[in-house]
Amino acid sequence: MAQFQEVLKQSALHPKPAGLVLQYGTSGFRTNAKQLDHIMFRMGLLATLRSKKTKATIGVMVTASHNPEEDNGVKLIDPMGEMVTQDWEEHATQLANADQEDLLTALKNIIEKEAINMSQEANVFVGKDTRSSSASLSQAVLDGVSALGGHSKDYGLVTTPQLHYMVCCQNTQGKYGEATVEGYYTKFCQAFIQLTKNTSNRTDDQKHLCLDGANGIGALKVREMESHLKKELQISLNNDGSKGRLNHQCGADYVKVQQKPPTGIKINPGERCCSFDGDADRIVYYYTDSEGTFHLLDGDKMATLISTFLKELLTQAGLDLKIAVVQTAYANGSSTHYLENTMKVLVRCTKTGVKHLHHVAQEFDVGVYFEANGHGTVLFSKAAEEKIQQLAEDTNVNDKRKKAALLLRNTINVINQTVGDAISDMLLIEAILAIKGMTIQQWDTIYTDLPNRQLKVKVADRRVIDTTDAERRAVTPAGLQEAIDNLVKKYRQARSFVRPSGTEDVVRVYAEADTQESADALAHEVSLAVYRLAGGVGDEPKPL
Ligand code: G16
Repeated sequence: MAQFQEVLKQSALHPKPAGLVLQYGTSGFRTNAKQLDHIMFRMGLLATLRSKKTKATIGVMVTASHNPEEDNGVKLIDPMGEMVTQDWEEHATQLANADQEDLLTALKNIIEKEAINMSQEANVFVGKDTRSSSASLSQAVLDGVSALGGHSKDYGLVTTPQLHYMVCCQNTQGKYGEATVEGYYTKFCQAFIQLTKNTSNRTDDQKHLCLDGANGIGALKVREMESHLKKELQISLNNDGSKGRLNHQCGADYVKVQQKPPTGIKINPGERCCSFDGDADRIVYYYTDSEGTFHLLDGDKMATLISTFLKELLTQAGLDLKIAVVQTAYANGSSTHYLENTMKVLVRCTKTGVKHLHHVAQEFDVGVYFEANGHGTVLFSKAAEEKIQQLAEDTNVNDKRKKAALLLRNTINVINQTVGDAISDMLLIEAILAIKGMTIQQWDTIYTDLPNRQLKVKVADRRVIDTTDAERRAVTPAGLQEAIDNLVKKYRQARSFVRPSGTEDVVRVYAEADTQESADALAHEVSLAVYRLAGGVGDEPKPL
């Protein structure tokens, strides 16, 4: 077939380094950008096959999100804007790791297994973040698409959630919105303005938000969007990419893990601040108090605020819809306790990775999902959306129910339901705080986080750690879980777990306990156990 000849020809320009094996991680392939050219070409091929199979547009985003500037990666987006399915992750791994001379065989295997009609048209949307390597890597994706005769649309610099949105808009024939960056701003900003329109006595101070753009794509896009907000949200933008390095001492991951503000930003006491990550799919909030103490409001606090708001509105609207919050093992114990015991909301725990949370959230009428690191969104079932819509249009309901239904309708429109989205989450949180007349300090006091600590340990091969029970228990290496259990017993209100990262070459360690000293000591002791039992490399972890 001529197509396969073209693949052969083109693939020679994107050769795979001999012996290189890469695993499909938490959200795609991710490693040093120098190793990724062949991966990008092959993901262009795979996206084309996926498009032929689903008869829909597929997305490919070139980004390494929170990782350092020198890394890059790729995220594959399925027709409704969700992450690609697990069986296609396996195809991705096969294709990525096939030796150069076996590439056609690997490609044909997928075509056969999936019974793909090769004469079907294919459409692929491509986007990239601001990394210097992203331009040539996204070209490699485009080359892969054209080698198999697919059509592509290059959106250039966009945030990851913007590309998810485009794919969903395209495949719903515009029902979800217009598949342009302008369409994205219009949809979400209009909903924000609608939501906040009856909060007109807000002062400029209340409308003010200090934003750390992580020197990434989110900063550029917030700049573009600002005029759509009509001064209802006044953003002072820091780390806009004009001088600092991407994710370096800034951004959502840095702030969350280090539990401190981005370096070099002047924050006034009480000022409401937030940080995006490198591709703007995560956000965390924070402030410092009058004594200079740093307060973090992470994904758990956002999930709590959002689910409380939605539950209240559903009650006021008289709608009996099932709401649940989906978290991961990183969720602070206090948040789970508050959600289950005070708010009486159903809480579910999944493995790390938004793809896992997203699927569980789909089981409910209203599924609020957030990772503690600030990656999350809300999903409304079709039936829930219809009920809300009907009530909002019903002329026979009382004012209170109607008002709640209208607020719910605008809330749905301000949320990017395809994936966690820092911009959309920011607009949602800002709207809720405005509607409730709440300060960030008041939001923070809903519950008090248990002190916690996250560490990273370098090991020779992180795959020696296998986990179970939504990553809360280690099955291998032998003796590791027993060691963790014994260490946890030494502290009060303590919990700890370890898991191999799917985006960085490290093992992540999480610990929480009744005091910061205890959380730090536990995290350090568990790190030592990992180092000793799971093949640690370099120096032994030092106490904090
Ligand atoms: C990605 C995933 C997140 C995950 C994070 C860290 O985020 O989308 O779901 O929490 O990686 O994963 P891990 O602990 O396996 O390294 P991002 O923002 O980097 O794309």
